[in-house]
Amino acid sequence: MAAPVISVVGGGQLARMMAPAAAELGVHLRVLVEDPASSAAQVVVDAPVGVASDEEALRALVVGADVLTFEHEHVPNELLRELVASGTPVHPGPDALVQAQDKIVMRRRIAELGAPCPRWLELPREESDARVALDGFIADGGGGDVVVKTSRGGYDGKGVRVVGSADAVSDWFAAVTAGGPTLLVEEKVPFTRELAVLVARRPSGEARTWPVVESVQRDGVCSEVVAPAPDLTTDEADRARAVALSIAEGLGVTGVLAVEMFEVRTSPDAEPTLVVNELAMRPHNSGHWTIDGAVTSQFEQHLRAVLDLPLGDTSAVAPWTVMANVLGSALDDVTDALPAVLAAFPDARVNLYGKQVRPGRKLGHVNVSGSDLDEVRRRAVAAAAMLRGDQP
Ligand code: AIR
Repeated sequence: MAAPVISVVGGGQLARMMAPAAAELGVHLRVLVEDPASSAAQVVVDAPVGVASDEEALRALVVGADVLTFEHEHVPNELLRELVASGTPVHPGPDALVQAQDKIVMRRRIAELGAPCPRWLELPREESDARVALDGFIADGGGGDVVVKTSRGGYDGKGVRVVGSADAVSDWFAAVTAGGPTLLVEEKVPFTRELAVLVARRPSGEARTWPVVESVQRDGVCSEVVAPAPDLTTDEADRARAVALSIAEGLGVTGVLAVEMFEVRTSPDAEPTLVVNELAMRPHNSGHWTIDGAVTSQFEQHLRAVLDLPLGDTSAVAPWTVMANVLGSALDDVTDALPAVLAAFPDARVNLYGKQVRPGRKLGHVNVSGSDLDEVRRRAVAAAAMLRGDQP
């Protein structure tokens, strides 16, 4: 038998980081990239150029492939349904993926599954109705800020706006009238911190979670991840994992699923509650720590899961691992900092994505593991700062 072939839609860093895992397992990776210079195309030999919405490109991508998977969610669901109908295994499948593509579909479904959700409302398409609904929602919550989201197309803080009145999203109402995606509004959850649970699930049903992590966001973008989440009780960790597993099973997710959650603490001694924020059906930034900090990385696990191979051990290999993102850089190229950063932090695991510098762009990350959390965090953050070209 020939080696399995996995086709991936998308050529960013998430596809790039699947490549070492594919090489180790002897699996052939084929990646559909938007640009021949994209992050993944630099390291994957079989990297046809095309966009995710191009039916012909997708059909060519799956010729001879054992499975089609993704590294972002912006793939027309209809096209995936056609591919499934013509016999290509697609993981996660279109019925599952739609829940990560459309936040209204997701909220409805996970609420049905009993997952804890914030108070939320789908806004009508007609602008005057939407304004009334949004103002009513704000009033019902006591008049404070709420979070308006576009149901489709957003990521990394895009498509999310914290507002105190309907006027603050007038441009989005106009976009809806022009045929854009519908909007939803959610209460602004008074969270103490953000947690994330990563799950991998095979078509045959086997599922595993990694230790629950804390993610620190800046301007709507993940900047650090601490694994495991500090001061998490066993009970809270168990509840978080149970919610994530029930979503993975309830939605029939195959591959890796990231469930981002808010931890809410009403008083210092009350048990914290959890609220589901977002889902991502692919390897996720909250799981980059697993490359160096867990027995099996999320990228290898994703490949195993979509091929329906036995899943690997998800245990941590060190008491603590901190991942720090390199978001934008003052340097012309982040690799300019390699001599200094590698000399200063020999234990740091530096992972750069081969991307051109743009403000705030995810250009790479650093993982540091060890037994002293403060020291581990300090080193990871300092190494990432060096790659950003920050002045010490
Ligand atoms: N990505 C996908 N969804 C969210 C994120 N961050 C990753 C994917 C995608 C890349 O970010 O790997 O291809 C796009 O990055 P950029 O910097 O080109 O926008």
